[in-house]
Amino acid sequence: MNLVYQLFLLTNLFGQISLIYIDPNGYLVYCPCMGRFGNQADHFLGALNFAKKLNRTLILPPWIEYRQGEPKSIQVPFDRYFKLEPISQFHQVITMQEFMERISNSVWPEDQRISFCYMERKSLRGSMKKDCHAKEGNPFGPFWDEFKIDFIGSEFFAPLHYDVWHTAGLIDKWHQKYPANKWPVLAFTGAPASFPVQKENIALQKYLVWTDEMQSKATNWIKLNLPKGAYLAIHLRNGIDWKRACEHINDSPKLFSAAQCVGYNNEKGVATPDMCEPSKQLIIKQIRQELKSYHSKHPTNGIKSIFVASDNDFMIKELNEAFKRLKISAFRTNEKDPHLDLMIMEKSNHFIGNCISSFSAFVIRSREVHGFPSAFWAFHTASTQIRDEL
Ligand code: GFB
Repeated sequence: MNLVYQLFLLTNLFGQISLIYIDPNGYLVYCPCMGRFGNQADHFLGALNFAKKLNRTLILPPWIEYRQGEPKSIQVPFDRYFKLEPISQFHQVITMQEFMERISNSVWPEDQRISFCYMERKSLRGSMKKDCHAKEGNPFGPFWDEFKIDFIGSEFFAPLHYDVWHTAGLIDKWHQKYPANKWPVLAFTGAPASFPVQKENIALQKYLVWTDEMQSKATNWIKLNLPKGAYLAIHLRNGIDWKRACEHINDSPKLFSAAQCVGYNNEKGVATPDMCEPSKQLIIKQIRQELKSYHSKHPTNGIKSIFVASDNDFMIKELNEAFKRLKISAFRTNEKDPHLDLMIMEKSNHFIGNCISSFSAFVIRSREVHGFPSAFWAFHTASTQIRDEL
């Protein structure tokens, strides 16, 4: 298509004329409807790669959050947390707000909005219509409602799928079945990506860069609250939802994000109950060991404090007691702010995360981008040695 057709004149509310760029290769949008931040971040990396391979602009969905007492999900603009420029270096993107405000009327008028799902999805409301029912339930409804999007129909894309890394010719099939001139926007009911993130997409983490505002929040917190010097960060995932999930670990050797340490084919081991839900005793033993090992590598810059991120039990008292003799204290934020916790963990000198948790996985991937070291609770050498010592 000629570039002339890609530029549209747009008159805004004040009568000013502006030029907007329309991607002739089309757009891709999806609802990050599964799980909380860690799950959504895994899905984002897969969706970014899928959009790149299809060469469609990725419409960046807001992050979906849940607040206590709120019956509906809350949609937080994508760029409230992350910069757009680094992602644009990899592939063209636009925020959902901007797309809906400036472009949707030109390429995706209300009478052409079709939702995509692999196959028919059962209605929660008892409807017998063969449909994606893309807006039924929370967060599905609130997500599309945020942008006043209603669908006039559904498209089942089976047998196509989105595993572009392992299926030759898949992209051509998508183009043949859904050419951009007939299907300018592919709107997926859920993320066109797998969970956990595929191995091939992990490297895309480097394009997820916190905004300057977010980063200063973390650096200021560290400056104001932690003793000067190196710190160890630990993630203690131990809320009631997690304890329940860990009960299934023996039957699911690759539960949630376990592949990050046991490998995608369990080539490095299997997930164990200790890795999912380490005991307090194990946590203290492993910290002691990691501190020792860190000190031997950095004799002049030993760990001065421990930063604890948790969704439930921070173990501050137990940690302070255990490391009193080493003059190392434990600290936490009081904000219940997952993103602040993530950034402080990312910036630490050493990190111990939960191999099964996608929240920990986000930290591990971000640290890998900078070459920062990390360990997992009860995994590998640590796990065998620690269990023997208990
Ligand atoms: O991020 P997420 O998918 O990770 O969900 P997992 C866990 C959520 O719990 C986070 C909160 O997004 C936070 O809102 N959370 C967990 C924390 N750890 C912390 C923390 O250290 N600090 C703060 N402030 N908040 C799994 C999901 O969660 O949990 C599964 O993958 C399933 O879908 C399972 O729901 C039970 O991977 O850890």
